[in-house]
Amino acid sequence: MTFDLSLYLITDPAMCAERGLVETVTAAVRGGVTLAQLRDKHATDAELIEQARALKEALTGSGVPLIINDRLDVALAADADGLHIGQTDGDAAAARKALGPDAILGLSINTHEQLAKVDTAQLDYVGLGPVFATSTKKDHESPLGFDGLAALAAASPLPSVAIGGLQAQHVQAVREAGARGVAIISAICAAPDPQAAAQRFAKSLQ
Ligand code: 3NM
Repeated sequence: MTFDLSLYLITDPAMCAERGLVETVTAAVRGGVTLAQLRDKHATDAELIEQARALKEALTGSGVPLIINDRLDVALAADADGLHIGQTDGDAAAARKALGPDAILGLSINTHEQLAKVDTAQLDYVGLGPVFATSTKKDHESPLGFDGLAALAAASPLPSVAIGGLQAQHVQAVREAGARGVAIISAICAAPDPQAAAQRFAKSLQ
């Protein structure tokens, strides 16, 4: 399936709670988000499947694919468009086998050692991060900065999206570092107006 990494929204359950998950994502999509990921490390599979189905329905016709973080069973049950896995979330080959050739499959990368092991036959993109320290992910790896991001992006055999502490003002530096786009949680989900926040990113990406 074709996908556009330029403005990749990732959801956070607490940050989306007040407005609602579907409302937050659809507002952000109106603002220009190109890819959406459902991420909740604590929800049960059943809860996530329900949320994924609601999001998928809400995204119908938008052209924005829905990716599930980490939970292969949820991606399968909700017929999501793809899966994003971390270094400890299991094996890309098994995920690809279960999801089929059309699914979008991504992997988080923080080091050159991890990048060297990327299975390009199974994966479609890599997430490079964190660029900056971020309170959104408590146990994140050491920040790359733009120089570290550029080194990983240059070495990556797959298109990459940068993540971690990014704001609209960082978009240009991220693109100059060689990543295709930005993956964002707090700067959109926790914004007073997620549509306007996404629009600011989209404008910087033009
Ligand atoms: N993964 P925010 S950083 C989910 O480095 C996630 O792999 C990261 O949230 C990684 O845009 C991160 O609010 C959190 O900083 C990104």
